[in-house]
Formats: sequence, structure tokens, C-alpha cells
Amino acid sequence: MRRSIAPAELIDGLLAGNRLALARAISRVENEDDGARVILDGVFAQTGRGHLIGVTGAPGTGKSTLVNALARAFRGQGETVAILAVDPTSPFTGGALLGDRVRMTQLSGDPGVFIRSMATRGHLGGLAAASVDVLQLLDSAGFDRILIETVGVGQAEVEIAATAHTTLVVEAPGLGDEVQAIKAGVLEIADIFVVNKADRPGVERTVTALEMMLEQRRGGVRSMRHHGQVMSVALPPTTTAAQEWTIPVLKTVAVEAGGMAKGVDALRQAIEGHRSWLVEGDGMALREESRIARTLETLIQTALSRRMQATLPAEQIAAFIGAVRRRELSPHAAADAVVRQLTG
Ligand SMILES: Nc1nc2c(ncn2[C@@H]2O[C@H](COP(=O)(O)OP(=O)(O)O)[C@@H](O)[C@H]2O)c(=O)[nH]1
Ligand SMILES: [Mg+2]
Repeated sequence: MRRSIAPAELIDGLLAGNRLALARAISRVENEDDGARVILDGVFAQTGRGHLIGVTGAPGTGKSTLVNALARAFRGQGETVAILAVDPTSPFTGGALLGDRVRMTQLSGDPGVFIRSMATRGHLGGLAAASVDVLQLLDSAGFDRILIETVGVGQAEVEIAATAHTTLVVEAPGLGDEVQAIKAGVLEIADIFVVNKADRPGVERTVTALEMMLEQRRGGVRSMRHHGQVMSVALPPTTTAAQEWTIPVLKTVAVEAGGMAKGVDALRQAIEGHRSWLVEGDGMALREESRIARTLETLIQTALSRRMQATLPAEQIAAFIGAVRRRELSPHAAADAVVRQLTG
């Protein structure tokens, strides 16, 4: 085994933008190494500069391809880019076709791009909590743009995308449904809709479906614009209509089949436009509050569930299950007893 580097050394390396230090710090977080907390807390004050961009949507809509193309568009502006793929089907995580692998290799040869993937973890909340930590490390390393790809199925994945400053929901025509995300419940978190695979038939139908949905929503409840969360903080009333962000529906062709990708630079500009909107109004402060509320909720849930696993012996859980099954205890009463034991 190689020498274990002191957390202080990794902190210095991270803040200097050293890629090796970054990779090692991420490994510590993923391995739940004891030094991870020291590193995370040590760099925290230096975070908050990077633009977190969540990219979510159904599998196969072209998220990974689009993230790739976007990374290059940002690089074209001289900006540095980090990519975190939290998607088991992503080329970044190994589920790639050969062509995707080749593109990925091209991208990773660029020192201005850092790519990292995270596989889905078994335990409850583990993935969301670990990605919160990894994003913090990427931010501390000074990347201008931090792209997070998550597949838009499952609460944890949607939650990760929603903790970004700017969230893209990617749709594609011809996946059997006009708008796949309606089912997954990710529409509410979109700041920008992307209809990728605009070279495919049915693209206008998908665009129209999204625009109609947005139109209906505009006439309806306004409070949806602020990410709903269980742990709600006292937020000032929503911004006035003049300051409201108009969610665009943009078409892209992320693959470069014999030419240039299409619409990707317009998407890059929309993303930048959203950040400007956040920064110029009170949007950034609100978004940060809601991001932090979500983050804390994730960490608290994870900590509690770990504590439960660590402090409640399996026999005791089995005893509760047995008591409920025999109708000696109601499910609520059993849950209350467990919570009392954890907090008492
Ligand atoms: N025709 C077409 N195919 C695309 C486009 N973008 C991605 N693809 C292809 O769609 C497939 C799925 O892409 P991928 O990026 O892995 O989707 P993900 O599962 O959402 O990450 C791959 O074969 C891509 O080459 C596009 O704009 N047009
Ligand atoms: Mg993918």
C-alpha cells in the first residue's frame, strides 16, 4: 500500500487545483475514509464559486453525449469543466458503446476537463450524500463549470440533479412517450428543457408537449418554481413576474454525425443566461438556500439511517417486524419506538 497522504496535504493540493490530490480526496470520500471529513471541512470555506449544472432525464435521451458536447463548448470559452456522472448506464461509468468511449477519451486528454463517475450504492441515501461531498471537492478545486449527469429515475438521482444551480431536463423524441419525464416527476426541477436528438422524427411533437405543459403551469400554481423540500426554510415571497425566469425549451443534436453538433452553443448560452439571472436577482441566494436545505436533509437522513443500522441490532428490527405482523404493534408505534431509541 502506498503512503497515506495527510489530509492537510490533500487540502493544500486541492485548493491549488492539483488533479492527483483531487482524485485521492474523492477516493477517500467514496471509501468513507476517516480523513474524508477533515478534508471536506477543510476546503468548505473555499467553495461556492463553481457553477453547478445538473443534467437529468430518461436513459438514452443522450445526456452523456450532451454533457460531452457541452464540456467542449465551455472549453471553447476557455473555462475549466468537471463532470460527475452518477448514472449506471453512462459511458463515463463504463456502460458505453465504443463510439462514446472514444469521445470520452478525447475529452479526458484535456487537462482543463476532469471526469469522475460514481456507481449507485447499496445503502440508503449513500449515493446522494457521497455526491454532495464529491461536488464540494470539485468546487474547491476551482472548476468554472461542474456538470452532474444523473439518470432521471429514482428519487436519489433526481434529488442530486435538483441540488444544482441550473438544472437541465433532457428529453428525446421517439422513446415511446411524448414526454418521458412526466412519469418520473422531474419536470418541476427543470430550469431549461432540452429536446435532444433533434435530428430524429417527432421532435416538434416533444417540443410542443413541453411548451404546453409549461404554459399550463404558468397559469397555475406559482409556488412550484421554488424547489419543494421537506425541510423548508422561511423564504421571502417569490420574485415578481418581471423577474421570473422563463424556462426555455431548446433543441439539440449532441452527436456529431459527420459534422457539428447542433444547438449546443445556444444551450451553453442559455445555461450562462440562467446563471446571470440567478446572480443579478435574488435567485442565487434563494437557490443557495434551497440547495443547502436539500443538502442538509440528505446528510441528516443518511446520518440517521447509518445510526439506525449501527445501533439497532438486526434481531431487534426482526422483533419489531414480528410484533407488527402479529398485530401487537401498529407500524406507526413500531417506528416511533425505533426513533425514540435513536434519539433518546
Ligand atoms: N441521432 C442522435 N443520436 C444521439 C444524439 N445524442 C446522443 N445520441 C445517441 O443516443 C445514444 C444514447 O446516448 P447517451 O448519451 O449514452 O444517453 P444517456 O443514457 O441519456 O446518457 C447513443 O448511441 C448516442 O450516440 C443525437 O442528438 N442524435
Ligand atoms: Mg448517460
